[in-house]
Amino acid sequence: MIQTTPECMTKEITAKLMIHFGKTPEEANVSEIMEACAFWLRDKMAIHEVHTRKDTTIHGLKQVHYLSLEFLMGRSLMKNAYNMGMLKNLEKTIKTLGFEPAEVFEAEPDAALGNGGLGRLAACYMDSLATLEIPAVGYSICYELGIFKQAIKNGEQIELPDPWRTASDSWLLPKSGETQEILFGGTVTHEIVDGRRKIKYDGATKVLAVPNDMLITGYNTNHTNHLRLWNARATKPLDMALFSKGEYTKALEERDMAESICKVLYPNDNHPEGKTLRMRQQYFFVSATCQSVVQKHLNAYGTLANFAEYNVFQINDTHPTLVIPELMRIFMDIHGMDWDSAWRIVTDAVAYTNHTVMWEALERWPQSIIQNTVPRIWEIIVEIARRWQAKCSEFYHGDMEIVKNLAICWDNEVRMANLCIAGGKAVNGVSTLHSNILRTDVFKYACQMNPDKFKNVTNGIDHRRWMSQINPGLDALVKELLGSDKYLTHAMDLQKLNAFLDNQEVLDKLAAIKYENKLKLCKFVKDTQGIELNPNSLFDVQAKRLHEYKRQLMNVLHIITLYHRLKDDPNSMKVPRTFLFGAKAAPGYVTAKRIIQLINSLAHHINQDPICQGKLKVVFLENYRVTLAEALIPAAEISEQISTAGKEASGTGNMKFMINGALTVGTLDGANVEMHDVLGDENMFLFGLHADEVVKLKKDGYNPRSIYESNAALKRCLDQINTGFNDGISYSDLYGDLLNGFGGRADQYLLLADYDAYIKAQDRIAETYLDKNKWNRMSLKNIAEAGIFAADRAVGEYADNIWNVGHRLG
Ligand code: 26Q
Repeated sequence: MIQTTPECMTKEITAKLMIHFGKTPEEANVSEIMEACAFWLRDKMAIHEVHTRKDTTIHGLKQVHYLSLEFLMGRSLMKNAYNMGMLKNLEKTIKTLGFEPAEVFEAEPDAALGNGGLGRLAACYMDSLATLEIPAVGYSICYELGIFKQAIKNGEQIELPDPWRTASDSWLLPKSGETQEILFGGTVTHEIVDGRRKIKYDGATKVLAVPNDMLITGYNTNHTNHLRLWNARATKPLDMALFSKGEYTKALEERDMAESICKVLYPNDNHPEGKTLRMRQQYFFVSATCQSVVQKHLNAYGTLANFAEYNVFQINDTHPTLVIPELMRIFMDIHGMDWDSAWRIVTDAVAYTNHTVMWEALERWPQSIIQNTVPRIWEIIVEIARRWQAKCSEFYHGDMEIVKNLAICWDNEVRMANLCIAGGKAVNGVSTLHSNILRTDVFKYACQMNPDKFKNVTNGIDHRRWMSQINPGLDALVKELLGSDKYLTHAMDLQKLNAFLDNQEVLDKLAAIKYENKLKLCKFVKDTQGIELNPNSLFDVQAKRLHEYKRQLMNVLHIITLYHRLKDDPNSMKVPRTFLFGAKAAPGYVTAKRIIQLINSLAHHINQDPICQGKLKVVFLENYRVTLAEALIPAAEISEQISTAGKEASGTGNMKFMINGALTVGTLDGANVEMHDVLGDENMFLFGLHADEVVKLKKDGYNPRSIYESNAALKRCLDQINTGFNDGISYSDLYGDLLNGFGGRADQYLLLADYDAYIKAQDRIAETYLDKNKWNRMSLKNIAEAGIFAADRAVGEYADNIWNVGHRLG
């Protein structure tokens, strides 16, 4: 670790301020101070990064290449200072410069290059990869605009652009010397020159990929990896091409394509959009990555024969699938390898993580888009598909139903998951339940062909960020009780908290910390949205993307039920409640946007009704993002994890709430199952159908209307949604989706089937909340058992079981 004094830091950061902004601390604004600190830290990290890379080659270490279209990094200044052990000194320095540390940290925009769970997981794993001292590089696109900023106008979601780079460029290290060329479109011809096959591209459009590296330092180590964000550039400036007319239109095309590729992150989550631009994005970053990795390997080792011994590509869902045909292309077309040798290496070097079982979320591309966008890649996919189909057909003795299920190319579509299964050495799900559903249902035929290929790695979170950093009160208590800070690198040490479950003093301290965090959130909500919260009410939070399967609407049904009870009997609520929502909806997802509007209508109605005063409040928090999650989670008492069983692959928010002492109300879905394994029935509020019961109910024929007719409280809720609230907006569409639906698809996600069990679980929550000691004991138990959900554990499992790379903290 670099040792510096606050005096030295003050001098150096002041120098940065002068060099980059031509200002003294007195002249600078808070944003400039933030950037000067970032520049200063980045310089320190850059030196570590060079050493890390050198060590990797000198010691001949295998490298992990983590490919993801999304990295939801959030803010970096505090994180990097924390990991480097410089946070205290940085805060002192900022004060010396005449600023408030909190204000400087808040001046940094979120790097929001992701939608939700999948993108945040990638960010957490980058932290653990560095902390475990695994040589790793993350790869993605340097989007100009991250996930949209959400504003709520008249109760509706409005999307605004997020030009994050204006104040975040200080973290990026441009590496134009490592620029790559990417070809799109055109026609491909094969020629034999000197007995060797040569591929010619006619009329292709060329785009340059320029790396911008974001450095990632591990906790309490000098090991520094990087996240490589590819930026697209045209090959030459436009005016150069003006010389010849033919060149001019091509140059225009190149410029337009380059500009569009990096423009914006697709805001869909769990719902792919088969657009040409998205295909270009996927190939752009995959091709740049593969070319750069192969070049570096050749520079270091002079041969490709040992490529898979030194490199492994982990692909985050199917979005980077083209890494498989692209590596084949590079090995064969550029380096003259034969098919079988190339295939052996590729299938040894690529591993695929699946993040969803919902059929509509599995990527399937129209053949025409792939054929037109990347014609040579299309040829290679066709050959992979042909060989794979022959293999499947042989294994299953020509059973056409199964062969069709396993096919990569079928009905003029390319199925990316099947391509990943064929071309990867491992396929893993992200929780035990999810991986079992992959093995026995979604990918059952492939699994029967090669059971060892199918693995599980239950997700994990960066517990240093998601507990110790965002909840300093709890962090201090844990360190005091355990007598050390060892839990930061050995999260299972949290189990030692079990010794204090019946210690009154500890339970009281825990409650006081939660109360402090609630007060802080109250201030935040007052400052940002002008809403007053009652800190003595139970804070119940559902924060995640808006999706029907996540069942925010079922949460709404419960709130309306409480409201109706209050109307009938003003003394019916034993425990005052505050319901907090945070959620973005994909801009094209009409139902999800209507649910946001409904929550806002409901909030407006309830919050102005005097009968609810001090007892019931509903708040929709605008623009849910990493930074908002960091403010919200430490203050939560109930964590809503209520997806239809079998639909949420894992969830990671559930883990973040748990480690901050919130109690979970949830179904046996995703990683909730594993939470239940360590907590037991008595430390969480489980309810609802199990995954196999969901499947059976749907198979046997599900009739939501009969439930509606037979449950008066539920009927009253739904009728209220149908009529609407005091703003006069009717939600008959949502009502209709639950009761009528199209083609027997009424209430697809079984809200009505689980309603009664959910209400009963919520009533148990209120009952338990009245017994403060019981509640606090449960809360402490949750913290004590959360260590298993550390990303360090998950990344260690990838290293041991999939990548075969060594690591520290093993
Ligand atoms: C694909 C093609 C075109 C456009 C968009 C997409 C796309 C983008 C994002 C498809 C899916 C996603 C995101 C999926 C996702 O976030 N899944 C979540 O992954 C988490 C980490 O494993 C799990 O915890 C969640 O359960 C899962 O829903």
